[in-house]
Parts: sequence; C-alpha cells; structure tokens
Amino acid sequence: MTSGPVAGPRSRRTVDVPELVEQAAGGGPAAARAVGRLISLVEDASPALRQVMELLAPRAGHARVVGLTGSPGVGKSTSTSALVSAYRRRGMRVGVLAVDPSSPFSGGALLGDRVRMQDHATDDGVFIRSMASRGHLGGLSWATPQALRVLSAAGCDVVLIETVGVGQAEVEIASLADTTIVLLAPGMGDGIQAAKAGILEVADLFVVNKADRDGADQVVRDLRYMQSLGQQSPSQAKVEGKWVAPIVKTVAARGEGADDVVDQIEKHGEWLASTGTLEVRRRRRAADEVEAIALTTLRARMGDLRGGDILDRLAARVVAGEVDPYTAADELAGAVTA
Ligand SMILES: Nc1nc2c(ncn2[C@@H]2O[C@H](COP(=O)(O)OP(=O)(O)O)[C@@H](O)[C@H]2O)c(=O)[nH]1
Ligand SMILES: [Mg+2]
Repeated sequence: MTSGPVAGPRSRRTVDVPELVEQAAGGGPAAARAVGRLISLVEDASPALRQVMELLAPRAGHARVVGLTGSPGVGKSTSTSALVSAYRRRGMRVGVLAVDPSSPFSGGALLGDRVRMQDHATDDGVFIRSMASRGHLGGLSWATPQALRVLSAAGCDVVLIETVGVGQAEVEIASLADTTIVLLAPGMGDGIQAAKAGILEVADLFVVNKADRDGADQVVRDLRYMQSLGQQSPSQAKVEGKWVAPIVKTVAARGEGADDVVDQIEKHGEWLASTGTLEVRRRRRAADEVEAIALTTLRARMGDLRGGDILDRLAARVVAGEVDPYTAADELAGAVTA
C-alpha cells in the first residue's frame, strides 16, 4: 500500500498521501499546511496512516524531543513560547505539540495558548499543533509518537511537547521525550508534594518559573533537598556519570531564563548521547509504539473472531468438557495471529 489516494474521515476529498509527505518536507507555508493535515490523519486514526508511516519511515529525521509537564497555570505554554523564540534565535526549526489527554474536542487548542503562540504564527520555521488524544487506546502512547514522526520528517530540529501534569501524564511524557522538563512555580503548593508524586524520577531538568514572585528560591531549596535525599537512599546510590537534574529559574512571561533552559537541554542531550541513554530511550519508545499498534490490531481481529463461529465452537467444546479453556485460548490466539 504505497500509492493511490485514500479517503480520510475528516476530509471531503481523498488524500494524496505521497504529495502531502513531499510538501511537509519541502518547507514554506505549504509545509505547515501539509504537516497540519498529516497530524489530523493521526488524530483521526485514519486508514491512510499506514501509508503515511511507510513513507515517513526513511525520513525519520533527528528531532530532539523535549517534554514539558507541570500543574495547570505553572507557565508551560508561556515557557514553550519563550523556548521557541530561544531556539529560533539559534536558527533551529521547532515543532510544538500541545497535548491535552483529557480534551474532548478535536484540535484541542485552548484559546489562551493560541494567543500566546501568535508570535510564531507567521514563522515558517515553527510548526504548532494542539492535539487531543481522544479515541486512541493508550492515549499519548499511540498518537503522539506518530505526530512526532510527522514533525521530524518536516525537518524539525527540536519538538516541544506540552502536557498537563496530572499523574499518569507525567510518566507518559517521560517515556516519549528525550528530555523531560518539570515546571514548578512558587505559591502553587508544588514543592514537596509534587516531589512525592514522582516528579523526581521523571525530571531531567527542573524549571522554577515565575521567579519574579516571592518563594521561588524556597522552591529551589525544596527541590535540592529532595534531590539530596534521593541520592542518599541506597536504591539511588550515586552512580558515576549519573545525571542529576539541574534547576533553572525563569520568568517565562518575560522570556528570562529561556536561553539557560536551552543550554541545559543541550547539555542533557550530550549526556544522553555519550552514555548511550538516547538510543535506549528511543528504542523503548519505538517498542511501546509497535506494541500499542500490535495490540490494537489483535483486539480488532479478536473482535472479528467474536463475530465469527470459531469462538462459539470453542466455547461449546469447553462447556462439553472436550477441551480445557487454556487449550481453547491457545487455539483462538493461533487463529488471531494466523
Ligand atoms: N508572574 C508571572 N506570571 C507568569 C509567568 N509565566 C507565566 N505566567 C502567567 O501564568 C499564567 C499561566 O500560564 P500558562 O503558560 O498558561 O500556564 P500552563 O497552564 O502551565 O500552560 C498566565 O497568566 C501567564 O501569563 C512568569 O514568569 N511570571
Ligand atoms: Mg498551557
């Protein structure tokens, strides 16, 4: 299935996938439109996706994936926008994915985020997309890696993923990103509680935003203290070459500290590459993706079987005592993977 138009559920027209892929990699305003349409196909779980992914595979690109997570209101969108500016000053191409796992509506853009991102709206070197992961089993694990492939193939040097930190989302973003940034801010009850919630494990970099407000230094001290406890515990004994997440103070609303954050992301990138951790993380990510797709396929085929008579016949034989349920399940699994 490498050529020919495929109907996408959202578009009234058929989709010329090879042309879209060419356009996405080509740059300019046409690229931005093509990237948008390709990511829509991802969100819709379009049947055209198989062909899209086939064509994107050899263009995998080299985008660094940076996740930003933290409580609502901590300044993730503002920081993302400031980071985009900092990367653009360095001449890098940037993709932004704002992922709201709970957003029920398509293109899940929050108006405020749109406004904040307007500075970059006319910049050909920036691709911005909000997406909701509704409709996908496994949420982020399914749709986001595919959107990342699209942005990577479009030549992005870095992709920033913003997601609300609500329990599971932090862990999910950490499994997706090369570098995970956990944002905190004074006066949000974030300090020790947040550290307890497992952010110490997922953070490669801490950003204490709203440093223009009282209490930022206290948040930094709390974090340092939590880190020191972690290093003393036997399970996290300080291994040589272990990465200790740096803490950077920012005033995202004024763009202050964004360059420091980019510098630290670069440092972490060098550490990832030199220790082989980058390859480990990327393979784990690809494994999760393949597993999610395979499970979806298997579930669909199981559904087909339920409609057919194989399961009925097996069930009748189990009831009659002719076969035990494990053997019956083996037979069913065999039929699914045949
Ligand atoms: N005082 C101050 N306010 C900020 C700063 N950064 C962001 N804000 C404000 O905090 C609010 C939430 O920011 P937003 O980026 O939407 O947070 P998000 O929910 O984490 O994406 C907005 O009103 C921002 O203007 C900062 O550095 N200092
Ligand atoms: Mg936001």
